[in-house]
Amino acid sequence: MALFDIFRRKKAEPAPVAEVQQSAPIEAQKSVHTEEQQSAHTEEHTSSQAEVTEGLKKTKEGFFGKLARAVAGRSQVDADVLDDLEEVLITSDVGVETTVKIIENIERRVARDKYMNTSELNSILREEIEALLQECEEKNENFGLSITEGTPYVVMVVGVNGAGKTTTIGKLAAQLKKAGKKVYIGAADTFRAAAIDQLQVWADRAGATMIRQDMGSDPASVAFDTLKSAVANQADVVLIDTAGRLHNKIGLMNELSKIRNVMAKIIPDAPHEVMLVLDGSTGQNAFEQARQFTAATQVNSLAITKLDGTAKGGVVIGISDQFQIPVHYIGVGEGVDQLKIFDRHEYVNALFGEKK
Ligand SMILES: Nc1nc2c(ncn2[C@@H]2O[C@H](COP(=O)(O)OP(=O)(O)O)[C@@H](O)[C@H]2O)c(=O)[nH]1
Ligand SMILES: [Mg+2]
Repeated sequence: MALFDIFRRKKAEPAPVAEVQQSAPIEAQKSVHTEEQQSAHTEEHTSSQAEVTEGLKKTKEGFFGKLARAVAGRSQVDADVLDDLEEVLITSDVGVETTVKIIENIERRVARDKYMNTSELNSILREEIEALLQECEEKNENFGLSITEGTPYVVMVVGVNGAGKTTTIGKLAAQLKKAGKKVYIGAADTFRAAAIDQLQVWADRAGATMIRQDMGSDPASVAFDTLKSAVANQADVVLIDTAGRLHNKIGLMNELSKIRNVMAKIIPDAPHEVMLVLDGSTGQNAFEQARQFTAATQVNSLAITKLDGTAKGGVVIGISDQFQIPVHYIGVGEGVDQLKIFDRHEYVNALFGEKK
């Protein structure tokens, strides 16, 4: 606990204005939604909510089990309860910085209201967490991608081996085909033959066109071919798979830059989206991967996979807050329909129960 206390004190001193503003604009944003939008939102997300709730079951159980033990027999939110809450958040893989932010915000509320019941803690935590989560603006049209007419929308998918890149691309391709889009996939993970074949299976199943070369060929060359073909055939979306080799920072940087540069020769503003795929079941390791990839290339969206079957789903909160990158998708199972557009409201509903 000592380490976190030091962290907290250090950060608490300047009493930053920005932090106070953190939670306020959320209310403002919410009130912007018209009633119409709100009800559409509710209907469209009903089935999605059920799957997200199911996928996050273990995280919920782990988190609330700990939280219940932390507040058992106490009626008031005091320093001891906050200390225990801090530990619950840290051990739920929310990450130190974000935990500190949440605790400070709650401390501030307790100080302002003088007295806070432990029974109020859930709803306050829920508000604080929802306010910290970053989601993408685009929601339902084209499965959350900002596709425009005329030029293919290019998504370059990065992440370590085993994170779920190929699977996520396969699921995305299937959803986009369902939405009536023409999808091209570039097999730029040329490191292993099995990776190319695995992607081919997903592409065939989705009805997407895959551009491939032999194993060991230049990933940038595959990306180039894919974009060229996609433009010639007026594709709507291009998904580029890459190898997740974390040889070293410079190596990774060079490899990803080369792929980007070559794509920009065909479509100047490509890639439109660089999506980092993180295995949500790896907890703190996912933070480390985010650190390395954001240092190596400009990442502007996240997909967090394997949230089903892990109690470490709190990483979503910490990673999106710490890196200030929106979570675009979450993976809640291996099935083709088990990739969900991330919705922070659904996420907190899954953890805290649905709120009308
Ligand atoms: N349970 C579960 N498994 C997943 C999810 N996403 C990917 N996987 C599995 O994770 C493993 C590695 O995925 P893969 O796409 O090959 O990772 P890549 O090396 O990054 O391309 C495979 O067995 C996938 O089925 C998910 O959301 N939930
Ligand atoms: Mg792969």
